[in-house]
Amino acid sequence: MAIEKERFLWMYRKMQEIRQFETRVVELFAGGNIPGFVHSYLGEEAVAVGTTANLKDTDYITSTHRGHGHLIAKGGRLNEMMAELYGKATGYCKGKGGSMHIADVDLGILGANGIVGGGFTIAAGAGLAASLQKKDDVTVCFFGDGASNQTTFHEGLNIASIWDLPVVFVCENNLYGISMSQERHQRIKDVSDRAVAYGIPGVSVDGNDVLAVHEAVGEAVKRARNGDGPSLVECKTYRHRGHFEGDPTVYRSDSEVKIWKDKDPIERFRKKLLEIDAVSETELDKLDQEVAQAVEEAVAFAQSGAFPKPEDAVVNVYTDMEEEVWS
Ligand SMILES: Cc1ncc(C[n+]2csc(CCOP(=O)(O)OP(=O)(O)O)c2C)c(N)n1
Ligand SMILES: [Mg+2]
Repeated sequence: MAIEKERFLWMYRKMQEIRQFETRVVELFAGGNIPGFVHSYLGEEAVAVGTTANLKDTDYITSTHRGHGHLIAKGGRLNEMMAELYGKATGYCKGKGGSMHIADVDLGILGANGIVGGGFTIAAGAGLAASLQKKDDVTVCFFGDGASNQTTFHEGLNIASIWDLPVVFVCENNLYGISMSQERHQRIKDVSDRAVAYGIPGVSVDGNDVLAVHEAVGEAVKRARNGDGPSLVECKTYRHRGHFEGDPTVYRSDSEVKIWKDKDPIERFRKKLLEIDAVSETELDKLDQEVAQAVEEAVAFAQSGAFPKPEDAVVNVYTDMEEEVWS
């Protein structure tokens, strides 16, 4: 029970970190503090957290354009993340990447990715590396329903399946690719049906139930770690915000948004934890406050950092070379 409680609290904390970080990002973006594009992960927290709760530090993830939640769930540091969103030299990519290019290879975070479907073949490559090196590391590839129509989906799943690579493909089916509803962009209801084409297991779960995600991905991770190859896990979820900050969201109804907000993954998990007497309300409230403080610290860290110098524009772009390469 002690271990279970610790795990429950970790899951709750991580979901709160994502919720509060993203809520603050939305406000800061609206206030003109954050340049570029922001794709909010609000509402999808259970997918990232239920998934990474199965991973060890040396396991890998590939992420997407909507990546903040994945990075936080895999241990990404809020300070450097927020500074990166601000475009500051103190950020993860020294201010040159922004929201869609945050990576931390030491934490197994192989990168957010502005290219839809860009993660499939990177994940297969990471899986191949682990397999050749005889390591038991697993790679999770997060991707959206829209990305499941990309050619790289086929390439990644096919190569992973024929070589039994230790990769878990986690689909975040939030019912839309930008403004295009799933029923308009593909004939199937369950992206997990596509697993059949690769001869691998495919399941669909309630992506707003962190424990359901944890269990389904847990099975897939176990399989991958045992050398039994990849799986596809589809998590049905919904984004609370538009596709990007500034999206007028004319393509979806208020009633649809309400249905999904009523299935809020954090409220549901909190209620469940209290119902089963796993933790007390005081413990959860304290945790909420600690997270709020950490997020405010991240904002302060981001605001106090300097912007990169113009002459640094050509360093750390393609490699980690610190020296000026153009002289
Ligand atoms: C290769 C490529 N094509 C198109 C785009 C433009 N684009 C950005 S996000 C997106 C939709 C992605 O939908 P989905 O995979 O369902 O992810 P979600 O945004 O719903 O999380 C598109 C088409 C892109 N970034 N990359
Ligand atoms: Mg989508």
